[in-house]
Amino acid sequence: MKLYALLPSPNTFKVVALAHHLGLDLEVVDVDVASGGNRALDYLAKNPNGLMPTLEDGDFTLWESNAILMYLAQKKPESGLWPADAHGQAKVQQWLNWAAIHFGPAIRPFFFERIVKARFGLGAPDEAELKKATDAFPKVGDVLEAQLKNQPYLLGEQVTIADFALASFAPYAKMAGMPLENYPNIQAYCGRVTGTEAWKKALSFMAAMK
Ligand SMILES: N[C@@H](CCC(=O)N[C@@H](CS)C(=O)NCC(=O)O)C(=O)O
Repeated sequence: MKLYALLPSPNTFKVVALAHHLGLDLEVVDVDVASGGNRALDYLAKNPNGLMPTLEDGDFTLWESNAILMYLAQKKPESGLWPADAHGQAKVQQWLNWAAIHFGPAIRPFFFERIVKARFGLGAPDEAELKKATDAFPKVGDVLEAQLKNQPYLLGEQVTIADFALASFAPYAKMAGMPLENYPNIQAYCGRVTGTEAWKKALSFMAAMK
């Protein structure tokens, strides 16, 4: 399988971490955004959004990182990362949607202002945008903090792809200056997830590619 990727980025990282966790072979191709690689016609034919990641498995092509997580997890059902029962699957979907629709947009300004701008030479962080994002963060931070109060993972004791999706921000949280000081459960969760062998391997794999 081949993954067209943007390094470093949480959406790419979550897929690479999952592939390591499941022991799946994944060839990672870093798409050169600076020279317009993601707008090239051959890439747009794979993913018309011009975004990364995109997975190729033989002649099957798939974009949207959370859909890719679901596809890969189903290759190893015994991992339990994609539950077999309807309630478990619905709960995973609930957190995948929340991560994509609510949590992701809420933390995007920290990543854009402090990481993306520096990487692509887009100027200094906009302090007004950062303040707005910091003020709004409790709306999602409080929900996540409460969910993790009495359990190690989003669904309880068992890690699922929802954790791979949601916690993909964790390796970059410090660099992005996310306001996590008052969120001990989220901090512990980040450490728990990123401390696993698969996440450590994925991080050093991605670092070595740059
Ligand atoms: N919802 C998409 C988002 C993909 C996305 O926004 N990818 C970013 C990297 S995290 C990207 O490719 N950015 C390049 C660009 O905007 O030109 C997913 O989860 O795969």
